Amino acid sequence: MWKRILKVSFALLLFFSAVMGAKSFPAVGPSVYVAPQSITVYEGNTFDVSVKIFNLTNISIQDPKNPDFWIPLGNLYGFDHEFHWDPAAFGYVTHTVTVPVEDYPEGVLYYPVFEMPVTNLDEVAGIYRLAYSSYFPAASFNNPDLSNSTFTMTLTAKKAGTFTLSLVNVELSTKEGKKIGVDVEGYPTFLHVFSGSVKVKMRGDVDGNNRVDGSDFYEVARAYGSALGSSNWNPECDFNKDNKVDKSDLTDLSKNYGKRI
Ligand SMILES: [Ca+2]
Ligand SMILES: [Ca+2]
Repeated sequence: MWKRILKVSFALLLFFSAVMGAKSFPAVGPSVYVAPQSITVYEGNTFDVSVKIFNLTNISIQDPKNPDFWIPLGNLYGFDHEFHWDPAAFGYVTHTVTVPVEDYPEGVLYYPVFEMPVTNLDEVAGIYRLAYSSYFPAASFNNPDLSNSTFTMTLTAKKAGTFTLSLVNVELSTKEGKKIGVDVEGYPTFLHVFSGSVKVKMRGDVDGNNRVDGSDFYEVARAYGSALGSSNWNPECDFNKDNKVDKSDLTDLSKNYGKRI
């Protein structure tokens, strides 16, 4: 009986988190966002981040301020955007452009495509500008209620703290060169942009309260000797991400013991 109730609630939970995941973006118009929206990692570790576009549709909506004009909400043919990170906090490792969708099913735009010459990676400044366009005879790209990525990047967390991964100068355009989600006066009324946030924890700060103390030690002691799949496994105690909690994790904790940020 209880088992069944648990099963049902778990299914409901999954259902609601899926719905919430989609509902966190506005219903009308595309959202361009850093995915995941919020990341927690330990200092010294690498992580992957993407820029994604949600909900491009083959729909135009009347401009609320200038009803003679219509604003396209999709039919993507080209994009241009800048991704910024704090180079003191993160080191660039590598990246993959996920264009076109024939080569990268998780990506955007249809073949044939070309990379626009404004594309530029500046690892020192922490700026990646990426711009692509389709050309004849490519179809326009839509993904109603779905998310597809423009690129994925691997970064290393260099120091503890909370940092923003910014998305700026985002432009999506149609085959005719119209700006998707942008009204006739140039406002992005139906183009929604969401930067991301990364919390980098000190190694040893299991509970993430920005200090390494006895309660963190208690968690590591409980997980000590475990590996992925063990009953006392706790991934938060695996500071070096080698899928086991052992002496090297304890050493990391000891080094930071008593520290706070
Ligand atoms: Ca702590
Ligand atoms: Ca470990």
